[in-house]
Amino acid sequence: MRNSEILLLGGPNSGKTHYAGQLFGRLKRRPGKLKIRTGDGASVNLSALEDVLTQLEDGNSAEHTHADQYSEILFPLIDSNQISIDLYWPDYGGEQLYQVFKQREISSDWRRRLQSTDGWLIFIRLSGEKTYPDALSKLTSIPTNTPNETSRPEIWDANVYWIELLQMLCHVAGLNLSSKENKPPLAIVLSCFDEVLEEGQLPSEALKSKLPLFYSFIQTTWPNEITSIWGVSSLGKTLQPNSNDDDFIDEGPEYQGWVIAPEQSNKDSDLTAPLSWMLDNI
Ligand SMILES: Nc1nc2c(ncn2[C@@H]2O[C@H](COP(=O)(O)OP(=O)(O)O)[C@@H](O)[C@H]2O)c(=O)[nH]1
Ligand SMILES: [Mg+2]
Repeated sequence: MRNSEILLLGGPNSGKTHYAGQLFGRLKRRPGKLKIRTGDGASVNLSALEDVLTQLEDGNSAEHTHADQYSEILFPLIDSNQISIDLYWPDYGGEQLYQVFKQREISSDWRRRLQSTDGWLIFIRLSGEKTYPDALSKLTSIPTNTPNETSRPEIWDANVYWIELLQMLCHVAGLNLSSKENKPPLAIVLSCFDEVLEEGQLPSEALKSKLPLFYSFIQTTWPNEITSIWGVSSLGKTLQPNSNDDDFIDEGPEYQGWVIAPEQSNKDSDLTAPLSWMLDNI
């Protein structure tokens, strides 16, 4: 049996928990290539995900994972070739990642995690990423009447944030940034993709248009064949804690949500696809 660890990277509110809940529903009720493995003593506690799924069955969104909450999600899986895989997926209040960036310090937990994982899964919710595309033109224009112009944005440009964060994580993981060698497979999940969906656009084009610097950083540091960029909408739409959405209630959460695979522009209902890709490339 292979024991694969996948590191989940993503800020707060990027859709990690709803994706995990929907993944659980799919694996349980509409298994495709991957199934949850049972009967060989694999012990698993997916009660947190049961709770998410229960909320979704009522057509409502689930509660936010708090900053101090850390759950280790372990999916005992078996694939269509009868290969057993224990997918270990740490889920946490995404603030932890922001602290890493802000304090320039990586805890021993994170260090261990970074050094031992087989693949990296990055969640980026494009609709919430802040960029300052006009900053450069402001810098180059000659200021006329700007007394006391000392205010600076509180939030970093998302290009800079992601590049710097990945540089720090690579450094700690012992990965060389000046060559493409020895990198783990990297899946970039553009989450809540329903919010930014443009007909006919590839996920990579969406990333390139919103975060061009980060996109070219990935292209120059990660080998193309082990990089994939996905558009993922776990819910297919926006839900509130009190939506009571009819589609979710009538058809079931396992029939909601979709994925747009790399180099594609059509939706597919297999939410497990980014993980299958990951497991095929580990
Ligand atoms: N529009 C839309 N909203 C989503 C989707 N997935 C999650 N959300 C919403 O995004 C917010 C954050 O989701 P959550 O899974 O808790 O993010 P986490 O903090 O990364 O675990 C919640 O309000 C969800 O209802 C989606 O696929 N589409
Ligand atoms: Mg969460």
